Amino acid sequence: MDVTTEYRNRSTQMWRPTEGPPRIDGMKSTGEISTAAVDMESRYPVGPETVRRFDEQGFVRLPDVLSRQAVERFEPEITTKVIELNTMHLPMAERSTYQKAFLQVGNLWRHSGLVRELVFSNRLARLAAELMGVEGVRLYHDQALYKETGGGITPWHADQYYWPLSSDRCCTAWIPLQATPVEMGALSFAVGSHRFEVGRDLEISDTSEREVQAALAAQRFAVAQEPYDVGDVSFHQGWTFHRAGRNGSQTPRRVMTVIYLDADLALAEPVNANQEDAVRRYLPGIAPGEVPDTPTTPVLYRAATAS
Ligand SMILES: O=C(O)CCC(=O)C(=O)O
Repeated sequence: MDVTTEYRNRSTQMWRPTEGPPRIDGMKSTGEISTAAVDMESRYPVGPETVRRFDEQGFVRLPDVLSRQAVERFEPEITTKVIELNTMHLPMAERSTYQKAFLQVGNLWRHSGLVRELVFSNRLARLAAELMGVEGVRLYHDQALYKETGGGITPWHADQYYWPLSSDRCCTAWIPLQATPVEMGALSFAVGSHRFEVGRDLEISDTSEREVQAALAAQRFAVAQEPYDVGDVSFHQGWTFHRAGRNGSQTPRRVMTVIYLDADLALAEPVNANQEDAVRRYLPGIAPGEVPDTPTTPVLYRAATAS
């Protein structure tokens, strides 16, 4: 049986019972999901202390950003799309370190109205804007990152290595779709590392794991590594160094991410092949110096300005 078949079978058993409401391991079944409980519009209260932490530490992990019902509503659809659109079918032993880290499927919102509700949600976009201290945010892209049972580490890296952007006003919302203990591969962060420049030129690899780890340890950066409860969402800045451990649990680690840019941010000249690839893939036709105002990178939130 090849890996895809095994994965599909396992995921069908694990994620999709044939009867009853959606159940997620580690979550209580709540019966019918009321749409009122899936509130993706209201403002998450972000106070100055949270903004200060995001600014000083380069990340925040926030409780109850999503209701349990919201997670239960979005998870089965995202999982279905990951299984449908995944192109990684190599057995684990034959994959590179990057490929072992997760199944990566981008821009799911283009394939599902339900996923679009999550990715375009006012609640998440406004949170991203308020944390970054910008007037508005646009979507860069979303991606699901599913770390399979037995999946490998996500090596230390900073996301902005991959993005040709003219400022640091960008962030990723990391949205676990189940309770995520550390041993399942919860994301961890080097506290304050968004201001540390060593290792910014390294792609995700064994080299980045080794060299960034050594550089961070030499500077005695604290590492924040904690479990995520259902509904927790973390936001990290483009230059914040982060990693995740392997998935040693019996459950695939299902995570959705949304990447936000300051709505007024312009592209910069790509400085490596990965950035050139990112332009081709997500921002075709956009030149350095231009704001990527395209139908697939729309503004998702802008604060109302007083007239
Ligand atoms: O989910 C992971 O293992 C890594 C996530 C990550 O690097 C990111 O969202 O920027």
